[in-house]
Amino acid sequence: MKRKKAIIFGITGQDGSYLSNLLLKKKYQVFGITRSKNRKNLKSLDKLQVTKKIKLLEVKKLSQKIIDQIIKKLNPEEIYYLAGQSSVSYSFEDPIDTYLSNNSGLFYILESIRNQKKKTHIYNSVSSECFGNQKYNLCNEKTDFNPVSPYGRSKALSFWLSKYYRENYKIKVSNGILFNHESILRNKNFVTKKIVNFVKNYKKSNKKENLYLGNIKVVRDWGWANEYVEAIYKINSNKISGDFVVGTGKAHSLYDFIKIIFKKKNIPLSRIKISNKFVRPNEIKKTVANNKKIKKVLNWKPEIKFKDMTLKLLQDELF
Ligand code: GDR
Repeated sequence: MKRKKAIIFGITGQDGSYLSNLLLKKKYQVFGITRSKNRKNLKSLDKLQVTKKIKLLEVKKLSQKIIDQIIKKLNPEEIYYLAGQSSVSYSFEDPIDTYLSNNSGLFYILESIRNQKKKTHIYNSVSSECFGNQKYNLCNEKTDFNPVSPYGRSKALSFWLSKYYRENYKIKVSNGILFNHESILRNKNFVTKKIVNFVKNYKKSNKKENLYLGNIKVVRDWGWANEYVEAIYKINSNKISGDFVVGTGKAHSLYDFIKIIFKKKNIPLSRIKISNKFVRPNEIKKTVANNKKIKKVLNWKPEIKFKDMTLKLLQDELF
């Protein structure tokens, strides 16, 4: 049987790595676009032992010409756009890079598919950051965007870009509006990894350090990354393209996360210190998903609960 082809832009990140693994299990031929094949950059793919099973294409800078050539040559059934600048805090420092990296590649892909008249399904990774602060906290596909960070605004633009191509050119492009999702493949810039790393070092070292964090009162909808790539796959392989919110529907503060981990490892909460260095210029106070649509239309349901997720992060990292 002919194997389906998928191209993943941003294959070396947390979601790209888990998605590669999933698509390989589903017998896809997986192609990945990456800026660098440097071993350090491939550590998540290596950890999942998938690097040798995928075809990596090194592209230093995306352009319309390069994307046209890649799509023409590979003629993929599916494209996943997971590339770009994914740190909300960094987006305050470099909003232009955030805007460009989260949109230009996607724009080239959409133009290429339109010009080459392909039937390729495209997935674009959007973010709950687009919702910003809402009067009613549960956000669904109909909730108006109100982003408070450059990152959120860049993702909102990518959402509208995809929607425009779907509605005006009948391109089969879907948006997944993903809430926070964690795993051991998280980069250390993200808060769950930062906390787990602290615990790991605290237990090892005799010198007891403090952990400096920003706003720990924030409330988020946290899920398990491996389950979220299932959602991404379901969204993009569905016959009808559309927009889907992906989250658990449950709200927890960052402090809840810290309390579970510190209690488990017997670390006093007094070790937590608040530092302005990590407080963002602007921030969503609380954001939670209404995931009714994806449950009903695609039969996707997250199984891993917040406490299990927290303990799993700790366990997977320590052992
Ligand atoms: P986020 O993830 O910005 O929500 O974006 P992150 O883990 O960075 O922050 C989560 C919350 O924790 C608060 N926080 C801190 N965050 C970091 N990184 N470091 C700290 O020291 C710290 N102290 C408190 C933050 O203010 C924030 O409220 C993630 C990314 O994966 C995005 O790409 C994705 O789109 C969204 O989730 C949904």
